[in-house]
Amino acid sequence: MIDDKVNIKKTEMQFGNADAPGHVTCKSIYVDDIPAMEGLLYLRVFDSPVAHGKIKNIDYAEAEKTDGVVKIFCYKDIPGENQIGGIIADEPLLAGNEVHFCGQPILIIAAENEDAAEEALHKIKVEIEPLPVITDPRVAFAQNKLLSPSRKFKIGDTLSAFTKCKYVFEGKTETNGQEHLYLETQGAYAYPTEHDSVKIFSSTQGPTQVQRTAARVLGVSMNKVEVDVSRLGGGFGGKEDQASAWAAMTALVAYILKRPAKCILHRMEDMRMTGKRNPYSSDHKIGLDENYNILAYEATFYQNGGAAADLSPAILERTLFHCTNSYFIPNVTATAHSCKTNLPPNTAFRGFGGPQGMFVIEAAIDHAAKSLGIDASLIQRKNMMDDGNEMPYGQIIKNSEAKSCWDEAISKYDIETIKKEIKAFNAKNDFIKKGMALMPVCFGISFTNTMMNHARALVHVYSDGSVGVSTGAVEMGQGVNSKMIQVAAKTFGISTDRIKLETTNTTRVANTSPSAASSTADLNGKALLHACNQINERLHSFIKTEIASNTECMVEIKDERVYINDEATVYNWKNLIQQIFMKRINLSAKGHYATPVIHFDKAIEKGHPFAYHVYGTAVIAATVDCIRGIYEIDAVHAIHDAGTSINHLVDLGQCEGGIVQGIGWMTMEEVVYNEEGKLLSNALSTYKIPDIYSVPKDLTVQFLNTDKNNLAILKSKAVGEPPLMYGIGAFFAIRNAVLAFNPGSNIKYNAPITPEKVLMGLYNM
Ligand code: LUZ
Ligand code: MOS
Repeated sequence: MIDDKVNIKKTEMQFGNADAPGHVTCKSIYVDDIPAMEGLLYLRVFDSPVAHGKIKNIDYAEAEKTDGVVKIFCYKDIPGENQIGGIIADEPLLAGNEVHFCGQPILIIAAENEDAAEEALHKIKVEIEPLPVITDPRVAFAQNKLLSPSRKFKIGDTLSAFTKCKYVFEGKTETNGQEHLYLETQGAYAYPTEHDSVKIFSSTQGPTQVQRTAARVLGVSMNKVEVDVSRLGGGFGGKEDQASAWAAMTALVAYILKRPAKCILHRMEDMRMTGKRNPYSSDHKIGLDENYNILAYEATFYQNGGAAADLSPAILERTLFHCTNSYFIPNVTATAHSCKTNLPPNTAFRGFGGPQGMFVIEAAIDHAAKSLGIDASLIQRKNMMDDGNEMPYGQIIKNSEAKSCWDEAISKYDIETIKKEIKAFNAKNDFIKKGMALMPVCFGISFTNTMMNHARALVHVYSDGSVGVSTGAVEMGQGVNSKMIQVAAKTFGISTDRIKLETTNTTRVANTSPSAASSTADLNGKALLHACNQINERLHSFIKTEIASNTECMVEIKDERVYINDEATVYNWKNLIQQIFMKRINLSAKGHYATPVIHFDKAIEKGHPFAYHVYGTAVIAATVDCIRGIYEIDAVHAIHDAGTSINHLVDLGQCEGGIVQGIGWMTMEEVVYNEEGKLLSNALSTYKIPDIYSVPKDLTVQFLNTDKNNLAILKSKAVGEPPLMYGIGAFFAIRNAVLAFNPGSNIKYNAPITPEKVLMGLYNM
């Protein structure tokens, strides 16, 4: 009776990334791999060559006559609303009379082939009367150009607290943007369907966001737009909101011309037209008592939002939530301004404003430490949060692992010895210097917008025992599909081989929140758990009444076998399902999950916004070549609070990738716009991201396995974003090496700390 074809042992085996075999054998399908339908149209976008101005004249009649061009669309061709703004309706799909950033879409060319579209692109003539261009958030703020109302988080009373401080330090910091550089550029494929509807394949983290935006642009109800996502070749936040424009354009063409259409951005178009991580310029003031307790902290954040709100108001909020990182500070006043500039609308990027907030407090602590002639780690450890501490936003800390991660890192990686070795090395070497830094992380898990923390799943058990799972989770390389398979396999007590993860589709699973905020596995996993449990209840009830004839017995399905009162029966998963099907019992279920406990009141800026926090500490060491200014990251060792990880390989991959991406943001990745708002770092030749050679030689991540109760899926804590912030330590490690060479260096808290800045800092140039 046992179904030998299924490898039962797999449920207990180390289960890696279920999507990986497809990637390495070229079987994974991305948007551009979808087979072309008969009559497919190719789209190209004509975008603004200037950052701010009035469109005086636009002439595309010649271009439209190009052989192979079917139609060129302008904003007047939009049947619904020319609006794609999510949080605030301030962003047209296609520019009307004004342009607000270089790269802003103005026209869409639909052509029979790519060459015709390309040819037409060069025939378009546009006359724009220039208006003043602002690229600096502080300049925008001075002119009262804000994207959304400013926010202030407050606890205690900084004003009186500063008077009690023995030491007070003030300064300024800068963090720059970051290009997402997902391997798969933005794109979509759409075709018209019956009933005046359209189906869109999109490379998006937010299928519902794409559905809502396309419906709005087409002027149709949401049920006429179906969005389907197989997987993304990376998202990193860049496709949380910004996949919608291209999907809406493709849907527009398909809907109007009644032909299939696709739009795949070229790399340089993608870099030019899409927003990046928000750069921030910030002021800090930190006050300590004689024992180095931080009594008071003030920070003001000037966020460079770009030309439209996009997700910047939410990102701004998360900056405030993480402005004290892993520390407890009794008196905090943090103010944040979302400034409107003439850059492409900046957007979500792994960490979502959190890293920008954390950099400032780490710089403030480092600033204090350097001024006092002590080690920053002394202030860091002294002020680390404990259970019972109140965060500036009102949440009381519970189950903190801040100190346990820190202390474990100190002992496991023998930090004192590393410090001594670095000191000895620096004493011996005149032109090569080493530095190190410790970087603690405390990241809140949940969408800060409470309303977004819910998800659904749809499970079908087919009559042959195979299982189809649909959720709202989007696979983007982070391994969420693997975790969903594991959740279903574990809950049913069957092999992972039986489970197929379906595409993410708005018709099967509706009203999804984007796959973001590190919460995808938690929210969708719990919805999936709910669905599987409903089916399990029906199975168990059938077994009790029909097989055991005893409603009081104990039923369990494990390793695909049915156990009654701990005794194996002749029933396995497959023949059980066959029986159940013949009895006409429902083998499908829809699950729903909404995070309990969380709430936040924006009127008073207090509440309990996070389901839980993820903690960790990394030690980072760097070597600087003091003649050339170049450097290497020698080692990163992290103790990471993973809860009870259900997939070690996936979680480890997220940690390693996050650390390298964080180091990239802090060191070599430099987004550069000129004063006219034109992107200069507009290709891979001028924008450098870490490659395999810049991965630290010695990178280790150790999970602090904790079994405390939390709201994570199967206690396996969220892992997507938190590790990125370990990379912030690279900035301070390099800076410390510069100071070892030149203790009077004028090097600023200005990230990224590129080799050019290091060189200037080494010699006070
Ligand atoms: N997206 C979002 C996010 O809409 N809200 C969030 O709180 C968030 N956090 C991290 C990343 N994306
Ligand atoms: Mo994100 S920054 O979790 O899309």
